[in-house]
Amino acid sequence: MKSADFASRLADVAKTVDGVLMKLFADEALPGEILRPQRVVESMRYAALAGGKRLRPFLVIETARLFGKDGEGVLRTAAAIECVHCYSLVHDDLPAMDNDDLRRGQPTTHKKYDEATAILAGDALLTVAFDILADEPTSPDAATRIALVKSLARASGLGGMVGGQLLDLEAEGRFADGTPLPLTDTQILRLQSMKTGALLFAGVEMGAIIGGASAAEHEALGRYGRALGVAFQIADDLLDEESDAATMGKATGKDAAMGKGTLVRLWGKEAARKRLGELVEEAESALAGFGDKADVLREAARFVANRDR
Ligand code: GRG
Repeated sequence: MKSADFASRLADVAKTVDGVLMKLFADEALPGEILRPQRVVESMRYAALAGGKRLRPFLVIETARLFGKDGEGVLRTAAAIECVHCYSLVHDDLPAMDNDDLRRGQPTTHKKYDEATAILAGDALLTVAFDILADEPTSPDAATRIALVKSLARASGLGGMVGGQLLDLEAEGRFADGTPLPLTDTQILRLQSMKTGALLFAGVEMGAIIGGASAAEHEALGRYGRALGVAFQIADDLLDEESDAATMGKATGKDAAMGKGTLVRLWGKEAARKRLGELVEEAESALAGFGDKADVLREAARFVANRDR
């Protein structure tokens, strides 16, 4: 698959997912809800609908497609993981966390609204994700819905993204005297696999769950998802060093300014780029059993490694 074709496919997915999210963030309350206050709905829309590559939804959709699955359930699952991702960005940008003013080229949610609204928008994005997965239109099969809920919860919670965020803040010296901790590459890999890798892995895993993958297929796709997660983070760290806020739509150069330990800073850019190449090969070879059907996912691994934003 050519990278231009891949880019237009990614853009198509983004448009489709935006449409699904718009419907899910309707003004009208659902059965069991009482009222959807305007300020929360609007701030959720602001946080989730202002751009973004929609990479995690893309992984759900393209993995499910390997098994011939598409349609409403797949799209709802794709929307659910994007809700968790967007919540994490809103909370990460808060003054108590990374204190950022710019995200996806726009003022961060707490800058546009206020901190309390941003916290609540994040909370609502997180909880709606599990509402979407638990609801019947996602799958008529309750066991599938439970497996999706479990996959997303494990990836985003205590032993996944939330845990990784805590380790990241700790590594910055936030809970001590502010001096960054000197982490080994093994510690950095674990932290990053929790903070960012886990949700990318979950995108693949949730696609495999809806697809009804066998144990061997889950294992192969898991290898793909893990390699992709590490590659994503190394590419992100390279972009933080080399790109600028206008291109990225968010502040850059923060790792160096804080003296933060990243693999790029530990190994040097050349070694990091070499490892990135190896990870793309690992991701591609994990898909060997799926033949040409997996070309889009192979291209996704190359995209993640070579992206410019
Ligand atoms: C607040 C629990 C909690 C977790 C926050 C996601 C995260 C954990 C922090 C974001 C900080 C950051 C820049 C992490 C690096 C990787 C990352 C998640 C980048 C943003 O993801 P993209 O590039 O963003 O997929 P778009 O905007 O395209 O969706």
